[in-house]
Amino acid sequence: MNKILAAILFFMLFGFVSSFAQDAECPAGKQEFSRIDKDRNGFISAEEMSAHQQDSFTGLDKDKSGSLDAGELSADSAGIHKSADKDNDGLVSPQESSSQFKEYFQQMDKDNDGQVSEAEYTDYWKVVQKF
Ligand SMILES: [Ca+2]
Ligand SMILES: [Ca+2]
Ligand SMILES: [Ca+2]
Repeated sequence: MNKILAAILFFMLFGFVSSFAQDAECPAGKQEFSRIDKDRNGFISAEEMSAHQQDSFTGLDKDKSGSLDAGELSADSAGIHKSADKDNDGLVSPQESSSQFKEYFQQMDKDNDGQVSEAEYTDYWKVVQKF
């Protein structure tokens, strides 16, 4: 874990994220985009988004229970699963995670061409992080 990430996690724990995010490097910014864009064509396809969803889900599911509980969700540094628990049982299932990411994908894809460009991606996170 690098120092910047550690600092971000630290500040998130203490609820300073909204003020901190303005001058810190965006955790879901450029770097994240190139990680998701596996074939490096400058766009995130629906398949790449789905692969990213499965990676983050598996990464967060530390006890390998097949769903994300409150403790695991609080380790979600980008908060991407925050609103995924649609049935409010306190757990995020793979289905809930997958439909949440499909929702993100549609929201990001402003021009509806079925792909998320880097500009669409970073614009989306700029807006989301204001909340
Ligand atoms: Ca791609
Ligand atoms: Ca649930
Ligand atoms: Ca697009």
